Amino acid sequence: MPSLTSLTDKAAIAFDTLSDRARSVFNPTLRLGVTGLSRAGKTVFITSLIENLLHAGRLPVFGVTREGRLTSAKLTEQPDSKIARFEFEKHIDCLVNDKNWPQSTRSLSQLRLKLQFVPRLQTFSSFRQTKLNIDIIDYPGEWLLDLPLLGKSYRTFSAQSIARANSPAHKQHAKAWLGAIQSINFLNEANEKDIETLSDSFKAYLQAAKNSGNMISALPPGRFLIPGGFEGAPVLTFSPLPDLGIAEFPENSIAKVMEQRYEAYKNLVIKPFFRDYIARLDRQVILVDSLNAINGGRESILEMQNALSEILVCFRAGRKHLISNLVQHKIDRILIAATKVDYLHHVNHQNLEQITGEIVDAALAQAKINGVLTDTVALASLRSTKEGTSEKNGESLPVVIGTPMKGEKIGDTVFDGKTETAIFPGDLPRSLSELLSEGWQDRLQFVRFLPPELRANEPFPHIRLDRAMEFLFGDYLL
Ligand SMILES: Nc1nc2c(ncn2[C@@H]2O[C@H](COP(=O)(O)OP(=O)(O)OP(=O)(O)O)[C@@H](O)[C@H]2O)c(=O)[nH]1
Ligand SMILES: [Mg+2]
Repeated sequence: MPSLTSLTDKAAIAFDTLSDRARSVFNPTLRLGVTGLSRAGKTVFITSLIENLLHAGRLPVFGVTREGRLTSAKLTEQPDSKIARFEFEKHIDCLVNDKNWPQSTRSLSQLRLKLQFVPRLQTFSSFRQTKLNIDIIDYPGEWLLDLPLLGKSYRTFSAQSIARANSPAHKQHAKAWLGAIQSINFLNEANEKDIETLSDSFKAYLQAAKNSGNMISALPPGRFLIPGGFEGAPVLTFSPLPDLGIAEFPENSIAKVMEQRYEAYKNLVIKPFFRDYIARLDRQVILVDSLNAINGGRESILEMQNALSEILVCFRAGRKHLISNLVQHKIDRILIAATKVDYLHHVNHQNLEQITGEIVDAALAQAKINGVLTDTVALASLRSTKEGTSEKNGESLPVVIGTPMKGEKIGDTVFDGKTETAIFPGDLPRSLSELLSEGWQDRLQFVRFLPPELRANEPFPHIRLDRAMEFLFGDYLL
């Protein structure tokens, strides 16, 4: 297994970690990673988590609020002034006033939440409050797909990209690019025109696959779709290439230049992101949009599972390869959260948790993550439906009631984005193997809903967000 970080990277992480720890004694801080593939629900999760802490949401499973010990929750100055602030107020405005979901995230942002609380073990004579800072970062889900590239050579990346492009779900979008890489001789002398043509064609395929719906989970390199400050840079101008059957590419050939750019992409783009933000996290929530993957069918579920296991390997490697045990920075808890559970009636929540658990367990086992406490929960950061029952052919069906977004479809019905509708999305089977067996997915169809009516400065409705909070930082608030 190739190492993901060089010695200097490790030293940098270790040094940062030491100084972080020293600061932590006076200013206890928890770095929470909110991770997930594109559109998994990260931005909505962070927004709702903060809104519910700021405005005393209904959080019965979150110990510190249940026990009345949380005395204040505030947004404060963030620690890193080089990073944009998470646009909390803008997201709230969008949800409350525009009645729409926040835009897809285009860059990195951060926010610090300061909680003050009374410790559980309090003597009458010594009433005291303690504080905890929670630092949260938000970033485009696409960038996460880059982490596994750190362990892959240009040839492996190329072979995997081409194999994926030839799979049934991708082929229709990848045709032009697959044609382009056959029509150019990669051993020709490098020239920017050919390199750009190939790179643009590859990017067009990635974009088309992404636009085809949210079904394709694994399309690296992530910055090709969301450059975040690297727009047009040579490190973002290359393409995978077919197997040329030679061990060394000739100097200054198209192949060689592209290989160098791929390596530069790893060193200049992926590594700093991994080192500065991912390798220093204390806790991690991985949001998984299983329902969307189920909508995409068997191939899409397996692709998501594969993407998750590749990403999880990076978290293991991030811990294992650090410079010494003394300063090892450990992620000690990972929560796997199946998001958007409000698409389903509660009778199906348990099954979603079970299926997501199975999808992720295989990924965790493959990634050989040991010694980390993990849990799985099915949640809705912002509950957008109510529940009811509907009669069909004398049968009573558990339905969810909400306003499907404009353009969403079930059979021949196309929704207008205005009409509240009761929907029976189908019953989830009890296990992943059943779900993957013949015919199951045809019986299920989930639609996206608009957010519910919300008011400013009031807590947001959710499902089990409090359980996620308790697992992620409840023990820091005892
Ligand atoms: N019904 C429902 N939909 C949700 C919920 N959370 C997210 N969504 C839907 O999922 C979409 C994506 O949510 P985001 O929070 O923007 O996802 P993200 O992971 O930040 O996406 P990127 O920034 O593109 O990586 C939203 O636009 C909603 O349609 C939820 O709790 N309930
Ligand atoms: Mg986002």
